[in-house]
Amino acid sequence: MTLEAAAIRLLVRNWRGRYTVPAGGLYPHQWSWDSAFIAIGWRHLSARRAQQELESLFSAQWSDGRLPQIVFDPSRDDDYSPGAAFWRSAELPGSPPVPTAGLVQPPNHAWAALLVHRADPRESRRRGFLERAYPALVAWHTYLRDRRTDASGLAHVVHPWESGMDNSPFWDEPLSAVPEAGLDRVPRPDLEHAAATDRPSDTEYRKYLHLAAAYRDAGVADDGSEQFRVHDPAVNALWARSELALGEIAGELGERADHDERAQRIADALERLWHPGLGCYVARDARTGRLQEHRTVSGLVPLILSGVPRAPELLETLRGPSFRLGTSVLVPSADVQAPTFDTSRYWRGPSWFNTAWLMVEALERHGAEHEARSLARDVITHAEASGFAEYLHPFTAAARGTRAFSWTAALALDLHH
Ligand code: 2M8
Repeated sequence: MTLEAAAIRLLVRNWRGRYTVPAGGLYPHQWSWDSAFIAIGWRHLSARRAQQELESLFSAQWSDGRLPQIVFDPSRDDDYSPGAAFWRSAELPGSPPVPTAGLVQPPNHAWAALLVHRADPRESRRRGFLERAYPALVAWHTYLRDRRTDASGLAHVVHPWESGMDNSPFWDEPLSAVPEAGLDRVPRPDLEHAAATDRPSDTEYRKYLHLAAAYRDAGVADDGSEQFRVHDPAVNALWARSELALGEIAGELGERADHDERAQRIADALERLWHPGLGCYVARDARTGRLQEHRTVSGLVPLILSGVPRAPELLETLRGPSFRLGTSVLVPSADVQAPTFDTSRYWRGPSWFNTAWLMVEALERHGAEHEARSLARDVITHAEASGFAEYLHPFTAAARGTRAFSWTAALALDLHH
């Protein structure tokens, strides 16, 4: 079977009528930033499905503008933890009519919406896609600006899950002060679908659950009581990239708005996260002001912005001994030389397809066409060879995590087109 046929088969299998699950077993609901990446693949097959994927998420938007991390399928509530019964979102102020998590995920949606529109502008106009998407996306970005941004100009995450890179070394220090949820047994349905050595530890899960419960019990109010508040480079770079996309969407609709200026302000604020000694951006604990001194793929993501002042140093770091572009498999999620490096455990070393896709975009943007093409070819080859794995051993390309993972198929398909 060709890459295209296999990817299509997977996406069709993971489609649930209005959205695509990241993986049928491990992730049986709709995830926020997954849907944006998945829509980028769907647009080549069905512009309509790509639009519906995003619209399904918009229909779960909270009244304060937040787009939730997860929109739950209530019929699968025993299959994932923490689920709808944990969040009880209906009891929380401003929640939508469908059950969702109270947390958010990285804001890649406006960027995806623009790409989806461009794939088939006629169908997009016929369905009034941008007219409906634009206000939802503006409300989402307004939430980030009003409820998540402090004087630094950067948006913070209140939980490692919000970064999408759940057990990144960036969170080790901020999590060290967080108590563990007092549970006899940590519910781990995830371990029925992926090896324990590929997933976060029980200790991390106890902290994740403590933080999520505390945020829920405070009415997801963003009132400053959060025990975890961190500025992440990828989250903010994606926000800036999406703000630029919103500017283009506004232009399509004939609206006047200051999205480009907002994007520039976020890009300027990102400079607070620059670590000259490491040659990349790092996370910053917003509660203590401390920079988290680790090289991770998140710290390279600002390369998706054309004007990023640190492009030469970032490219050097990407090519250097920590990430070894061209020698390692795709782009490792964390510094392969660091003491925290782990070839299997999730976001502490394995190579992921969404971040490789972002690095293809980054390399193209900064004139490294040859490396961009080579990385894109590797994404396609490894996606197919691994059975569309969630992530890969960064040296051997052995499949890690779950298989038949939707964004792996969608983004390989996108690079194939
Ligand atoms: C992973 O995160 C979820 C929690 O959101 C989990 O581990 O259960 C991350 O890789 C995240 O980036 C992704 O969105 C999610 C679904 O694919 O899985």
